[in-house]
Amino acid sequence: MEKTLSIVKPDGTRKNIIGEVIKRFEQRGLRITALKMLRLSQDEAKLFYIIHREKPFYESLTSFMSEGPIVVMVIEGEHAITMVREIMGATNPKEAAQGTIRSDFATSVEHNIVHGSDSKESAAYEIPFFFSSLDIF
Ligand code: IDP
Ligand code: MG
Repeated sequence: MEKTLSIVKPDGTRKNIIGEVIKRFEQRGLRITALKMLRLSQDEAKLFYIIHREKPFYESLTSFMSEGPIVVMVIEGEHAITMVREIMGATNPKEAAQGTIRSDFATSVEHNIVHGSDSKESAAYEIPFFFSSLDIF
């Protein structure tokens, strides 16, 4: 069993599709093992996305990620990292496969509804960023 971190981003909570995102994960057999809603400060968003600090979109991304509430969750299952990435679709919604969350709901490469860890290493940084081991069932 593999664990990954997913986030319904501020555009997703604003569009009232928290349940829709969670449903798509659950329908594929993945389990939610930790879940909460919170709002990041921009400094916290910068720390979460520290890997992108040199990118031209770092300021704008972290401003967007702190503009409203987000829902963060730990998802568990076989190949959970790859499966969540598949269900989300490509970063750019124009390139995302039909039927993926980003293809169905994202409005731009930045405002793309959902986050999912891209590797075991990222998951190992991102899960404890939000959850202690005692929070994960
Ligand atoms: P990912 O979320 O599909 O893993 P990353 O390349 O890790 O994509 O980028 C992190 C987030 O930064 C994206 O989900 C998106 O919100 C934003 N982003 C990525 N590339 C761009 C860009 O070229 N312009 C603006 N925002 C971007
Ligand atoms: Mg990424």
